[in-house]
Amino acid sequence: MTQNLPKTHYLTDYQPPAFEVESLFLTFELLPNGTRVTNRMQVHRVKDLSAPLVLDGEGLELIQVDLDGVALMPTQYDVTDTQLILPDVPERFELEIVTEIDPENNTRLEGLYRTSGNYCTQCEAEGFRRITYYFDRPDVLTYFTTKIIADKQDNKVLLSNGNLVEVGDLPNDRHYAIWKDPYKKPCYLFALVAGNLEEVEDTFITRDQRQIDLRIYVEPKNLDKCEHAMESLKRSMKWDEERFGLVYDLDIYMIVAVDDFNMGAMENKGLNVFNSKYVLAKPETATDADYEGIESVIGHEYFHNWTGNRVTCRDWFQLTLKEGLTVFRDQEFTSDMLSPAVKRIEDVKRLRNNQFPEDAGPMSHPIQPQSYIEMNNFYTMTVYEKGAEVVRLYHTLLGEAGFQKGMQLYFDRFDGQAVTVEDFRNAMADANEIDLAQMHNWYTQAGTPTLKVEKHFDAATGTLTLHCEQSLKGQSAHAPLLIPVLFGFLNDDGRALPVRPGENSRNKVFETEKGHLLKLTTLSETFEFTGLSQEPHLSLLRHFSAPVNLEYAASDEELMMLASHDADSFVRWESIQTLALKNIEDNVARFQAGNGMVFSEHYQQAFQAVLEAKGLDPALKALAIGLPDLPYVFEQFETIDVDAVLQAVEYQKAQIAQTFSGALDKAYLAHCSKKAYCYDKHDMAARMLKNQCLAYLAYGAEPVVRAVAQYEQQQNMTDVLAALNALNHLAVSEREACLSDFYERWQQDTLVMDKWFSLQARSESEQALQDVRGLLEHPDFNYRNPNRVRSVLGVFGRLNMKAFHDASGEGYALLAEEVLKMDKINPQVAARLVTAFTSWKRFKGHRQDKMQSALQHIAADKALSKDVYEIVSKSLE
Ligand code: B3K
Ligand code: ZN
Repeated sequence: MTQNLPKTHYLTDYQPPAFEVESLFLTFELLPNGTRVTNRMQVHRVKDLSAPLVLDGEGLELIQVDLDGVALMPTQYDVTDTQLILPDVPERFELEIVTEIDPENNTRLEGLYRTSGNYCTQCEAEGFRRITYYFDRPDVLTYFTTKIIADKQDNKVLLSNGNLVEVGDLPNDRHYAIWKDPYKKPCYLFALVAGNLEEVEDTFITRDQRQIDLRIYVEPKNLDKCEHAMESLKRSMKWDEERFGLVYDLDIYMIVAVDDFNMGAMENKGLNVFNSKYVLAKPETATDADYEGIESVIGHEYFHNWTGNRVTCRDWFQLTLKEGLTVFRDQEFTSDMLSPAVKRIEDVKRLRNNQFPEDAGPMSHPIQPQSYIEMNNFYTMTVYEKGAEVVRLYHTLLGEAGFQKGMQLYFDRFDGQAVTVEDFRNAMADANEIDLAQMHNWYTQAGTPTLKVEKHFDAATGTLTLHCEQSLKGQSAHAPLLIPVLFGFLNDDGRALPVRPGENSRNKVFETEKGHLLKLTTLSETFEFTGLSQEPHLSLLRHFSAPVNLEYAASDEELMMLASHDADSFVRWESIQTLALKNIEDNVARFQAGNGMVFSEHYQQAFQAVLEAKGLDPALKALAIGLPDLPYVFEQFETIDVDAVLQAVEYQKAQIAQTFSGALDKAYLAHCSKKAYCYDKHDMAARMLKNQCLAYLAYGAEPVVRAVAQYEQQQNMTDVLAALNALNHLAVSEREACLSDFYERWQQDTLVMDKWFSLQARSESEQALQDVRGLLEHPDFNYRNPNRVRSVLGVFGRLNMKAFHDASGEGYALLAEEVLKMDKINPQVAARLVTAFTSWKRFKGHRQDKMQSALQHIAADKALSKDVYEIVSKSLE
């Protein structure tokens, strides 16, 4: 572990800033190994009359400090590894600080760094302190002006936030540009980009008739892959005006795509920096999922302009204020652009596969964490995705109109300010004149709640009683959560029955635009419904109306009926998934008892009914016939028996392939098309169903025929990749042949090559472990490129359950070594890789021991970054 234990930061320690920055003028003289940054700021004190001036700074070489135009002697200030301290400053003053940094050797990709010979920045959460000494906290907002000076030859383009106000030439073939941002902002939204990039241009006319210049900057070779991103941007701008009444506020909006980036993208004011994965696409190189991802991330960053930038966070504990809200907004955007039903199911899958395990492990934290060591570790599925689910609760409770009234009040009150999750809740509550205080409990308690529902029907009186109980694992006395449950009653034929709340339930059951809603507010509560001529079947948690685990003992017959007839597509999907899960769980028990496995009759019937249903969206069919993903299957078990689960899932796929080979083949052929690729929900749905069928056929009697043919057609990347995926678990020469053909075709395209790497890293073949070692030695592997590292090591640890959990423990040892290597290069990326180990206590027997040893091995490193240290130490606690 690190020598001095890294510091923990607590929400309860928050203190407002003692100084205000009136304006900031930054000058960058760009050089790859010695960039000089001159930071001139006007500051005045707002409180704590005697407090020293403390600025954050890391990895900086301090050249000079001037206070009100007078150079300070080194004795007049203190410099530590993380701070510059001036013990004595006047009430109001100008401070000029000159520092030098080394962008070329910045492999952490935080602060100012170089990627493919271009300069770019990443400041959120605390990267600005790697550029200059400053108040690196989101509640210090100021007006930024940025002057960039660089040689012309290598830096044709000089960009920063706001509007371009001046350009000019300088001696020695250099030039400069000055950018001025008219909006106050915290430093995490600062950005600078320079280099030889080319641009794609377009315009957008706002609803108040202003023309906005839109620019996407890419490396010249990528100019032909920007169209979808540009269209996505225009759709985002239009949608935010129409749905939220929010209009863009600068004259220019720029997006820059870079290959080396720690995450997806960054919403810097007026100058978004993107991982090229979320910008570049053409049908030959990008899949439907890539296209959808691009539209959604472009939307997400654009939507931040209001939810994040105009109204920002008071401190990093409030991160979900901007992220939960903006994810909710991007989910709604995708839902409006494509299919709401499909999008909801995809989001639930994502939450269950990634957030539920996080919330059940040692890194579990509320959507508003109460403490952190390294803030970058808290850009989590919990803060983002569960945070979005919590915002969705407000939406479900208040309806679209009520929610929009709340948003309006939020902007009226807080535009230009740095605020808290309470401020958001109060705006929602005040605008709708309702008490939402109980929502607070969603922000402060970790873990996925369980909602247990029992029904009793009294035929004599026609009364149905629903008994509901909420619990949080391991927390005997948790504060009750406000849980909205959308529901319906069905008769045996799947037709809706009337919902008539009894006397005691009238104020707890509501009619909403999303249907009947039951509002659960206490730990244990009973709801009564009257006037029922027959015992109804329950359709519960329609639309997945709350991020909970529902425990309700539905019979197989009931699930089959819901799978075929429920009015809510989420419940239909969920019902068939539950049948699959029950079958898998049953087979796990059988395997453990040494008995043979069985293929559930009820599951088979439901499967066939869905596959052959007339008029059902092919995308919903594809989702319904797909099996629950492994991480979610794992979550069902207190102790995970990897061998048993993998065998049971393998068995299920093989049975499906055998039993339904005819129907699958028919559906496959029915959804093949010669049409040119189009990003359109109908075409995507057809491809989704076709490729789900293809995936199953590869477990049947003729595993390679269709896949090889589809690969050879080279119609679009969605289909090519689906074909390779289908072949990926097979030890056949066709797999090798297609993979090497793919390599030959795409060797020059970084993003496509990531797919080639990740295919092999997640292969279920016996060879996989060997192959992963080989990939790490491959000449195209590059530890400095996060996408490449994630496509091998991230995929291996997160998605290759078979090889990562190999009984020998070699998978664990391999990843542990790589984490240590990576930590020296890029701690943020290393910290993400190490999360593959965090749930070690859940695994059975020797695997648990071996995962623990791997973690201990990492922990023994004396020079761990605080990023990796935090995750490893919390996991071992
Ligand atoms: N706000 C950035 C994420 C920054 C992550 C810092 N480790 C992207 C986003 O959520 O839009
Ligand atoms: Zn975001």
